[in-house]
Amino acid sequence: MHTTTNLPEETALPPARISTAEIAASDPPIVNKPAPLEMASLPSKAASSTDWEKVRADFPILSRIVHGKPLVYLDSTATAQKPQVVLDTMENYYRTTNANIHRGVYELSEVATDRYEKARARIGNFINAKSSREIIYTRNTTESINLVTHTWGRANLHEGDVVLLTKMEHHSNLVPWQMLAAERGVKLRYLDLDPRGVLVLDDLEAKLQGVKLVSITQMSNVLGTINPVEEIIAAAHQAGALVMLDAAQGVPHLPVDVQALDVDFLAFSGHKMCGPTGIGILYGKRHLLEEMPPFLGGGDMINTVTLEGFTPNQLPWKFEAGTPAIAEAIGLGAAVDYLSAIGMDNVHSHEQKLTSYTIDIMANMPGVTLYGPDAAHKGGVISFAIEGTHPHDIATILDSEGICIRAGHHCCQPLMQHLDVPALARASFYIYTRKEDIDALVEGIKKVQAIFG
Ligand code: C6P
Repeated sequence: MHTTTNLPEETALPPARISTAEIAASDPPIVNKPAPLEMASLPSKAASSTDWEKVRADFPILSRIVHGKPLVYLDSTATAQKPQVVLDTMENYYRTTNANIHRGVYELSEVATDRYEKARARIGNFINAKSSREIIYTRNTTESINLVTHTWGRANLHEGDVVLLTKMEHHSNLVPWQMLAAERGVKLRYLDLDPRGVLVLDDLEAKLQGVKLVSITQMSNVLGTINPVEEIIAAAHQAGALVMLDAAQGVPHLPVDVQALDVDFLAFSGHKMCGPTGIGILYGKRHLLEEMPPFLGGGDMINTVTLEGFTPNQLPWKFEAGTPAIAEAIGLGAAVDYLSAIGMDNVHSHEQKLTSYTIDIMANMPGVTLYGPDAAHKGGVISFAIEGTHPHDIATILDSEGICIRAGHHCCQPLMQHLDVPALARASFYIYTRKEDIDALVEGIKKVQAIFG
């Protein structure tokens, strides 16, 4: 029998759980102070005094030569580079502590479990979750969103119910809803965009009529638009709808406080925020997660199993079937410590300065068209077109100069249709990006224009 009955708080963890017993017994709130660091080296501190060249030096890959030229990495929206501390933490884990978690009664397994769970607490702290139980490890943003469509969606959405999305969504926050719509007869509705690529909210109240869930991106991976999510969440709650944020581009680049936002679900990926691939997070308000059925079935997500059925484990493990990405979770813990030490306000203002600098130059380049709003309303993402040149040709020529940008539809085909372009070239920034990278991009664009006349 499949049951989703919640376990009482004091129910002991399954005997195999060792170091997490402490969490289960007392469920301590996440303490709002820096958690112990995985490794010693971290960048320095306060906004005004950040030495960005020192931050940059923490990323070994950036000293690489590509095609005989120094690497200029301008594709951080696709994935971010990794600082030494994250590489060291993961290497150290495999070299000294590798063991399966939540299973062994031996020292190695206990320490591995402890590091895995402490990373969860630090990640929760980073987004100001109330409890580590609200932090579910997944593989990435895509899986986090699919978890919600498969569990909350199937349990709560019925024929005729409406989910509100926007026309700037990544396929990861579109296709899972389309699949559910096809399966359940759920209706999808979309917020429109103005010509700058900013959400039109004049008709928000009308669009919210009958909506059960709003699922929107916090920041567009194509236009860089930072959406006014506070306003949308408040209006959605007023209308009786829940809100999920696709924070794949939000959490890596902006300060995010889930309690202040009062957001119901939030999804993000480790690899876009200096962490490894293969690890992502679903944040959910505890009472919602408690009510949701499990996602995948298997080891670790159960409390008891008989031949007749099972009872699910407590949060957060109810949603974590099978051996998880242990080193990756610990690596992500190191990444959030690293970003916290820089300060997320500081990260955002660094990127905005670079964005202003880039727009000031590129907006005046003949034959170049920029997409998205002005620097004040966007993060470090510059999508552009060059007259008479396919974006793939732009990216290929820039690659010959050692410059990495992305070209294509960026997993946002409906947005491309809205913008009436087949594809765009895109340069994107992070904490290690410097003006010299943008100057190299500008010279590369001139070379592209010279080649294509
Ligand atoms: N965007 C880009 O180059 P995953 O692949 O699950 O880690 O992230 C998916 C995703 C979801 N939402 C947004 C807003 C995103 O930007 C992404 C990933 C990358 O733009 C790869 S397509």
